[in-house]
Amino acid sequence: MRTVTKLAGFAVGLAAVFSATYGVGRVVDSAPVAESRHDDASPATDEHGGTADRFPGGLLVSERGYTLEPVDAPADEFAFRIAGPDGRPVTRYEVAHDKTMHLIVARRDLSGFRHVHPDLAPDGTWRVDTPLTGPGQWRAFADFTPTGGEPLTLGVDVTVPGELTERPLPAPATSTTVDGYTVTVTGTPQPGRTSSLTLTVSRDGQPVTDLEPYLGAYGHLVALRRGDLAYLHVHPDGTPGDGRTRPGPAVTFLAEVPSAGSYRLYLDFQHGGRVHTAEFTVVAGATPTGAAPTPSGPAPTGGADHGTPGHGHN
Ligand SMILES: [Cu+2]
Repeated sequence: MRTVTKLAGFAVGLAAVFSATYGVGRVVDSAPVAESRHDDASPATDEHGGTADRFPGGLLVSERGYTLEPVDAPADEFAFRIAGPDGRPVTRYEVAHDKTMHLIVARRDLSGFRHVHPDLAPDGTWRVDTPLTGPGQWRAFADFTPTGGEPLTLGVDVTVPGELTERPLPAPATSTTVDGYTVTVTGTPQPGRTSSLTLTVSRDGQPVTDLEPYLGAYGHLVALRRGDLAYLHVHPDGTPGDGRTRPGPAVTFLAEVPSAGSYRLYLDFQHGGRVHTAEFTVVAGATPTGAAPTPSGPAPTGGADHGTPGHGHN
């Protein structure tokens, strides 16, 4: 089984499970690949058929002929294009989750998450009030479907100059607060298979039972993997109006993570006419009983409440 050279250095301790856990993302025909350096001791259990290499979205700036190209813009604006297989900017996109383009940004330390929806100019340039809320090394993800093509998430690094204070990843937690809401998460993602994650929203000790649909769902969940910011957009189980999905307090997601290790989860939900973003650190592959986390790296310090200034949504 082949794997991707650039990932080979990531979390060597995870390599044994990595080979068997490609489960999210796209088939990539054109990406450079090489024989993996680790012994492929684990059996090939790729439930998708096993003939194609798969890895998560957002790791590549160019995939299947489409390339994410940042465009010079004023400091208060972020602009980019998607160059198509013919080299020209793509101008036609399919609607997915109510929008033709989802732009997600986060710093490399997983702080500062934002999820915004740029506007498309006729020449194929996407523009949005900059979501890059301060100095640092940012990763920008463009999540889109070109007309006539398959869904794709491309990622590019963007540097905002200035004094940077790196934030440690908040410790794993099952509860967090945002904008006066308390959000709890139950379930532990397990690599290589679909796991159920349920997020429950309350306010002032009362369950919130009138969540509002946002982008066609009662919640949107993005997960970014610590170490390389592999991007997972996790879909909710059920949609508003399907006769069985209630508007809170619980929203259930079916997540399939590509490896064990730490992930930062970002839940967008709408209530009171506003979109709120709750953030969690979870450890995929950990025992569901809440035992001590086991992944590589020093133990994170600091509280579970992130409180990142300036993060939000529009
Ligand atoms: Cu979006």
